Amino acid sequence: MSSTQSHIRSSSHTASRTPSVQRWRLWVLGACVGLPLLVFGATGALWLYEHHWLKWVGLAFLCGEALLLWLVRRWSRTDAALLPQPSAVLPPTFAPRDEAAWELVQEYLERIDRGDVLFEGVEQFLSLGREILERIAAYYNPDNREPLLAIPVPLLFRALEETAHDLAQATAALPLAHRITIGDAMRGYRLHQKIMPAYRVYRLLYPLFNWHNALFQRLVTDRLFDLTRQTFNQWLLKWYVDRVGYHAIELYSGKLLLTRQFNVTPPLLSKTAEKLTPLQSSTAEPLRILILGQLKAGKSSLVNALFGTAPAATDVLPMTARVTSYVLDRPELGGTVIISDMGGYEDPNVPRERVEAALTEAQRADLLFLVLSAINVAREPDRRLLSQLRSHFATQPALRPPPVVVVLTHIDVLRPRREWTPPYNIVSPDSAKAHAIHGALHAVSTELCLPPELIVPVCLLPERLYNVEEALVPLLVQVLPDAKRTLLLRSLKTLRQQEAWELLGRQARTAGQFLWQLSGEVLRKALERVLTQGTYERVPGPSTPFLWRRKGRR
Ligand SMILES: Nc1nc2c(ncn2[C@@H]2O[C@H](COP(=O)(O)OP(=O)(O)O)[C@@H](O)[C@H]2O)c(=O)[nH]1
Ligand SMILES: [Mg+2]
Repeated sequence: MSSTQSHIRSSSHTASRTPSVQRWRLWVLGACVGLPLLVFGATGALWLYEHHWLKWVGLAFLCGEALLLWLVRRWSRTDAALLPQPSAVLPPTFAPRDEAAWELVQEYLERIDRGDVLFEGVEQFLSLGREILERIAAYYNPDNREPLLAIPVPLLFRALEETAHDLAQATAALPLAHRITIGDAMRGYRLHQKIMPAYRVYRLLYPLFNWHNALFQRLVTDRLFDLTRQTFNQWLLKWYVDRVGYHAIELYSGKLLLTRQFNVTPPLLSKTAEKLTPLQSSTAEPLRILILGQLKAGKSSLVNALFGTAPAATDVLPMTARVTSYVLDRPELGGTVIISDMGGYEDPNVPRERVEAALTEAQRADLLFLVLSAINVAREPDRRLLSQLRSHFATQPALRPPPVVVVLTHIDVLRPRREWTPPYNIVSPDSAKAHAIHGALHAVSTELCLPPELIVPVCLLPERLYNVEEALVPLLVQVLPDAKRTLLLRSLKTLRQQEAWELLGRQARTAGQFLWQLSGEVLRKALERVLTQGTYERVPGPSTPFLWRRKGRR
């Protein structure tokens, strides 16, 4: 017994030897700096006291402290220079359906900001988290009586893991957070508790010596100190609510993947959020642009104009009779883009099928180019397609509709037909041609219920090429973030389906192996029983472990 104890003691002694030596050295170093400072301070205070200036220096010290606390509070709340705040930008993976749930989380954050929800302790932390989880679960499962339980267990653990990871990242942003251990904090707290009685006596007696400084301290510094502490607590509470809310939405909206990380986690710290979002949200999947339009509207000409020459079709997408795809490499669009041209959809012989096919393709695209000819006023097929597309996405709130950019072609043949002297000022027209283009643009805007900013008038004839590089490409760059959100949700859906099949496959394999082993075992036992009970017996064989032989035979 005693030998074990001594063994433990000696081993723990060796283990703790290095830190204790280091601490001893730290004390010496601290004393070298601290002692002269202390002596300096004490003699200085004595000198100040003898010259009757100590009170004023004390007051100046208190003012400095008050200013410090005030600045800490101000800077940690307003421009987030001291305490990084959760980003207010809607996370890129959120679909229209998730916006209401995100609103709910934002409401909690506003309540914390207003001071309606205060930090009261760990109990309150946990119950607040549960409340948010319950409300979000109920939002996604309105018909379920126990919405909180409407998720598989492994996914719940994934959500906890992600939340914990984010909170670790947020708190690591605090100054010195990576240096101070919980042990340090506990020791600090214990020291504080020990000093407290002496400090209380000092605080009681202080007004007797210096009543105006004591009054200042009580009225200003103490209050500011309490407020600063409150700010820190609120900050922690806000991060907690933000992260719990975010991951609860991911969990209950079905966006969390079990076996892989979907690499679009929004950057946590608001300062970098805007800068990083487009970068991080790039997935392996390239952006898909679908060109739609009536026969002879100028779809093929648009492809040529974007490429500069007639491009070669590729089969990156399953080539169907109706869709031709091209790979476009443009750095301003973030790299590779697949552009698909889908013949005209207004064929009078089979109008319904063509529109349906276009609709199906449009659901697989991240951005739509609707090509319209300015000289063709029959826009019913385009209007019908757009309205069907809108109603389709209205029933699919977990997906984002692709943004639509209208390319208005043939503007060169608008009246006066002979005139062609670009550039034209379309915003405030100053010539007959510019008026005609302006008129055509606004007619399309009203007929198709689309904002004029998303309509680009162009001329696609190679010898008269106008407004593609000047206006269409910049507009594309502008709507790119929206298109990427559509892409994200689309690829997330594909990934989830893929994962479901993979998991199913894996489970089926495991079950199959188990059944195989089981059946083998059962078969072996059955065979053994039949043979041993019957006329056969097991004997060691010359090359195999055993042989079955008729009983009684030698
Ligand atoms: N004048 C003029 N002709 C155009 C313009 N865009 C396309 N075209 C012509 O319109 C015809 C049909 O164009 P195309 O790109 O094949 O249409 P698609 O059926 O939609 O692919 C071609 O002869 C093009 O040269 C344009 O902006 N102005
Ligand atoms: Mg064509």
